[in-house]
Amino acid sequence: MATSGDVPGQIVTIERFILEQQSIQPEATGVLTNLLYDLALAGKIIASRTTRAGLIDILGNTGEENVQGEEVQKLDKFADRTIYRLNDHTGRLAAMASEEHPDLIPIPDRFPVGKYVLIFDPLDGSSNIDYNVSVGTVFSIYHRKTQDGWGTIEDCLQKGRELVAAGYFVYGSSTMLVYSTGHGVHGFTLDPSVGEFLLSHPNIRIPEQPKYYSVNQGYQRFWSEGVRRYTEWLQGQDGSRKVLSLRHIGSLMADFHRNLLAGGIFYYPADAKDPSQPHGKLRLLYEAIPLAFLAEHAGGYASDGRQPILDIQPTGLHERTPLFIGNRDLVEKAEAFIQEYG
Ligand code: P6P
Repeated sequence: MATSGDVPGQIVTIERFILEQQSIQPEATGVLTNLLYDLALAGKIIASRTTRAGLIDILGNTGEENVQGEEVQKLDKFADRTIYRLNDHTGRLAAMASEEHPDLIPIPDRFPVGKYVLIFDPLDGSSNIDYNVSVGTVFSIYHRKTQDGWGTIEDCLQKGRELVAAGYFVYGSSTMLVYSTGHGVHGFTLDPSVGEFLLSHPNIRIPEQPKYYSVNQGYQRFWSEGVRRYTEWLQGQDGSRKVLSLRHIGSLMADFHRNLLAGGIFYYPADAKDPSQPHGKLRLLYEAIPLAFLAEHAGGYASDGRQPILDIQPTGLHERTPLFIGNRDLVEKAEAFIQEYG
């Protein structure tokens, strides 16, 4: 069925696009549609602050530490509260989980519960905010597994293969929303003059020919032999491949978004720099899994170096994982080096 995204030159708002996506899913009841609307509104509100961060008292940190032991930036807290307050009363969710909260976030007793679970990192890369570097919000939506009553941790700890939808906002030179419900990956750009997300990148596919590799090479000495050899291969040191450019922003949504559109690989491997974090820094549930869902639906792949991210059974809200994500052939090559050299 042709949708407005297929007609060049059409102005398609996200509301219209989501409704059309709903119409191709006969079992849809409109609850997911409204949940996606609420998330789009949250993105607009957060964008309105991130793009003025230098002008209002929202830079810097709150003096608090989150469950990760990281300083909570004022904008982190604002983004977290915004997503929570737009979703706690709607009756669409059974529970929420956020990077900013150690435990599951229950729906207040005074509000009805619903059939979805929302898991999010309200503002990833927030340590970059004070330097005007792009940051992002990332979200995952699952059906609850339990039958009724308040959502439980079991409803949150689901494999990525169970995802209903996932997406991210990147607050950069423009504000974009990229999401998928499993029917293609679609990008929308916020037109601040009208406050609308307009379809700008329908049916995103990772280009066959990659342009970039993206990793923090400052940690090279802490990598395994397989990761070091893989990086040398990427650099074409054995003359075996076209040279890739190194681009690393240090803000996951920005690094992922560039590679999604231009082709390439981002990786944050397990490393030995911090014995308390042997699996690397990135979190499985609300960073690796939603991006892996998008990567696979855009023709790419994501792995922890040994298995698909989407096949991993999460065992905790904040567990960490190595992440290799982007063009399938580049990720599979990383797996091959790690399998051979460790
Ligand atoms: P490092 C930002 O703090 C973040 O969580 C990701 O957005 C980013 O990819 C990573 O950490 C950068 O970490 O150790 O390279 O500074």
